[in-house]
Amino acid sequence: MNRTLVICKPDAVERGLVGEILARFERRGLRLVAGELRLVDKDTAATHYAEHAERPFYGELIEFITRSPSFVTVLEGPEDTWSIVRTMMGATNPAGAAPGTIRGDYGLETTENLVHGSDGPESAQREIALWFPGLSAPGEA
Ligand code: 3AN
Repeated sequence: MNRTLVICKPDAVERGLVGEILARFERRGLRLVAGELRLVDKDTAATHYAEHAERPFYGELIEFITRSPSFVTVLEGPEDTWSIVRTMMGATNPAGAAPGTIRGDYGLETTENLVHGSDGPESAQREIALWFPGLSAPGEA
């Protein structure tokens, strides 16, 4: 899977950081193949974060991701693009994220950690199908 889902979360849009974040991926050589500003509905948020449904922070996570628009994108690049993106995002808790990563440069809180990136090839496939069901596969018209 050479594509991955990246969400610039509500905090990134509210703070005007979408351009900065996407510029990093583009300068690195990854290509945008889909992108849209969307107010995420609770059903889509629940499907997307289903694996976290039992976690104590789940309610807060759904409130946050649905509070204002996110910029949802699909990025394409070499093999395991999801992994390249995750490295550039930095650790889940921005307080411990390395400088030079998106979270390490712009974030301080775990809930409001600016970006989501698929965490493996299967997640990338599932998440792209959820967020962009009409997107054609690489190489298709
Ligand atoms: P990542 O976004 O780095 O893949 P996950 O998948 O473990 O991290 O968590 C998904 C999202 O859930 C995170 N981006 C963050 O917004 C939220 N989250 C994860 N762990 C916590 C936590 N301990 N407290 C609050 N929110 C959390």
